[in-house]
Amino acid sequence: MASICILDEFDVHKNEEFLRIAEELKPELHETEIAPVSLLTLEHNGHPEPVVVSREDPDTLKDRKLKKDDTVILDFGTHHVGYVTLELTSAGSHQDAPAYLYLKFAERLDELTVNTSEYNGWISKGWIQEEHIHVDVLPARLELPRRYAFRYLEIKVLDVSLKFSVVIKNVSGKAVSAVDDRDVQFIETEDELLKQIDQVSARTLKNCMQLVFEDGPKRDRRMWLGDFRLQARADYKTFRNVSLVKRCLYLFGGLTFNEGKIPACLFLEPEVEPDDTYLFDYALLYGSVLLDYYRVTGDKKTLEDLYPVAIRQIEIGLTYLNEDGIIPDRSGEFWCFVDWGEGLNTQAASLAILIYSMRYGIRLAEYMNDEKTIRWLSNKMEELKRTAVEHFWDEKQQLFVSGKERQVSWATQVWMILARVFSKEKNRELILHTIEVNPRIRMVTPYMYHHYIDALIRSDEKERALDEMKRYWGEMIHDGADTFWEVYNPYNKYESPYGSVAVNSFCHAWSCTPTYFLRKFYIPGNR
Ligand code: RAM
Repeated sequence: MASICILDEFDVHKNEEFLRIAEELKPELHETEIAPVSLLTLEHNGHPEPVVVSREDPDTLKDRKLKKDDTVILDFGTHHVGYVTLELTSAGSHQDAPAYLYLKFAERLDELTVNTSEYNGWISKGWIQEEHIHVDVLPARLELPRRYAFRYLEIKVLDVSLKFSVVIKNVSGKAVSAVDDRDVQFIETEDELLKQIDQVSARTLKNCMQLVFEDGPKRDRRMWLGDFRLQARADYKTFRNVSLVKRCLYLFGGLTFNEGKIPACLFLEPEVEPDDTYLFDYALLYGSVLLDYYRVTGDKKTLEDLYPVAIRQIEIGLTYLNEDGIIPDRSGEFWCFVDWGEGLNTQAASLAILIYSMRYGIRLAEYMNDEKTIRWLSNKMEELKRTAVEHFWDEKQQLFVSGKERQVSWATQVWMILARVFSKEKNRELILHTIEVNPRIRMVTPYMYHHYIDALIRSDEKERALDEMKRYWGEMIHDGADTFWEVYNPYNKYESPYGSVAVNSFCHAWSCTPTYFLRKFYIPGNR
């Protein structure tokens, strides 16, 4: 676990005008009725991956008189984000004790087999979507107040009495999202797997699009800047809800702290507030979100409002350079994210991301006709590219290294390629060499895989990028994904940055970008 960086000082600056603009853009959520499509019987015999042994019509539920320890598992057909209502009644003698129920909502079937009382992860157990409910009087209509992210619902009767049973007369729900399925057309291709990848990507994005671009509707249910950047890219190619992107840009721009830093994430309730977490890379990438937005919309007013915030992130980033012109190594801290890989050294990647963000800064400055900033950033960027090679390029290995231990990781190579420290041809050699060497410090999140695919495409390895996309995201589909996951390490399918997969998110924003790649680079005619 990376140690969480708690700031000594946290002085929030709210830009009321920006926050007012964001508030005006708050979306009305679309509501869609949902209902279970089948009742499942599972077998798992202690194995983490249960097997569905039978499916029944959910209408048969109302005929069951449930006693202590009886369990039903409902399948809602695919992943949804929304609210659920249970209509309950009793059978037998008068209800002479509370009906005591246990409910568990799961994004994947595997979550149902996790014994949550044994949870020992380092983030809150509160993220596990389970409830213990007493119903004193039956019949009852139980409108559950929480919003859940789920496909499956397990209902277990913890207890009734010897004289009565519980009957579940009906289960209904409403799914919510800022966008509608009708807003998107899926890609047309003969390749079934690509079609599925596209649909699952779009569903992932849709389910994360709520009042802001959430990172995961199960967890953390807030907006992280790094995730938002990728969601916005996927949104332009699918739902095209550019006003939600604009709203989120203004929220981040309107909630800075200390010397003008953008927070790594922000909260909406009880009122909008930045988190007291600074992530070096996320803050720097704000300029890239702004540039993408401006290129898609041509919205000059937003560019003019938020340009100073974006440039400020680069100025702040540059203050971290030490006397050698590199970023000191803070890999033990949650300070520069890059990826969740165990033991990943982020020092070289942090410099690469700074360089990358400067290129975006230059483009922004060009649109703003800000000659002074163009000159300053261009000179500095070239200087940093040279420093990056001097400090981190290992001529013998033909790879970039990072940190005192000279660690070789996939992430470092990918970010150096995206920073364009070398020419395109040399970048191509580098990515091919990386694939051949297959460094032990691998990529574990779709977030990092996104950047790997991007690096392949930018190095003229488009076909290979497509194969890799099919391999990685396709494998998640083979493993049963209705929406793409927060973490997926094909070499360790039970990997979790939190000490337990029970709190991993299985509908996670940063994993939705195949739909962006497919439409931008492969399937002509799709936005
Ligand atoms: C986790 C979430 C989020 C990500 C941060 C860095 O809490 O997965 O999506 O952006 O880490």
